[in-house]
Amino acid sequence: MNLNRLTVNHFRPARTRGAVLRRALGLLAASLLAGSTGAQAFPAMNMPVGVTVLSHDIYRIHIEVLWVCVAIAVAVFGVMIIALVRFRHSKGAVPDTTMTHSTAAEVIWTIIPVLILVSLAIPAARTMIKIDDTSHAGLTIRVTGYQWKWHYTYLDEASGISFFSTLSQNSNFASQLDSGIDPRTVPHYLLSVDHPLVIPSGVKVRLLITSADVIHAWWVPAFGVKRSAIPGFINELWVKVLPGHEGVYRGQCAALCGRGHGFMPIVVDVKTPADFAKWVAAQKAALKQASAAPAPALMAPNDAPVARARPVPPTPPLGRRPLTAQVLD
Ligand SMILES: [Cu+2]
Repeated sequence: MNLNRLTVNHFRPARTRGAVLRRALGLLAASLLAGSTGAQAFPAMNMPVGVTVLSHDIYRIHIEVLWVCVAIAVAVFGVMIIALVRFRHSKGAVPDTTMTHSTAAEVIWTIIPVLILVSLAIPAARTMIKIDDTSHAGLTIRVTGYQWKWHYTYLDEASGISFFSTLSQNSNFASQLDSGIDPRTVPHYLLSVDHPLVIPSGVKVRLLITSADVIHAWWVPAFGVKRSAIPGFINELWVKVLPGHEGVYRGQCAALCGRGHGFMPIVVDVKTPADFAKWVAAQKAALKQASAAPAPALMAPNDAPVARARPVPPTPPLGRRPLTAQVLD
């Protein structure tokens, strides 16, 4: 069913009260159908389905809870409306002033909500436990937040690969006060980096999130996960991108972390396991070459080897910021 056609063309401009009611009910039904069949029809009205195992689980619970809420609303408002119409004063209704207590009614309106809440809590708790279960990961990456960039350190078979991920030069230049660059002309303005995090699809990737200065938060909406990066603590999360959803996904630091909070995006490049293995091999080859050479190569274009043989110097200051950012100093 084409929901856009249904909502836009099926209903003619409403003039009567009945037509207004029919149009409202039609829009509500179309919205609910869109929620149950996917976020494509009304993307602005729904949360994204995402591309990971967890994001799909979270979305499914979201829709289940929505339908329960709809059923409750229909039942409660239905009874209210029927009572208001059938027992109105103009129909000669006389209020019952003798009924002050009903044990049966109290039991019913206690047990039914409890059953509803338990039925919601079981799948929600199951998913929350699943979110926290970072065991049996195929790859582990340490993620460290800095003011204002991210640092990724690969462990396991990709051990040795580590790099900073900072705001791309295009976005950085365009963000300067009086830069003369229209940010709308910059692709993925403030959502692009020099070196994206690279992970394989179909593999459970465990991320160990921490911070070297203030509290940040690593958040990629399409993955359905977010974790605070707190100095002195290591928070864990895991990501398993479903095969077939390889691509670039973008997020942002989700904790107010200072002047450059809006200038430390997260970009994740999801590759197939085969392509990821090639990327790891290229990184390790570059690492080996860099450690053998007298001076390590520190700069690399996007997707080029970025492995470094020695600690990376701190990123230079981001320069003058737009007025709004300066005010936050
Ligand atoms: Cu931050």
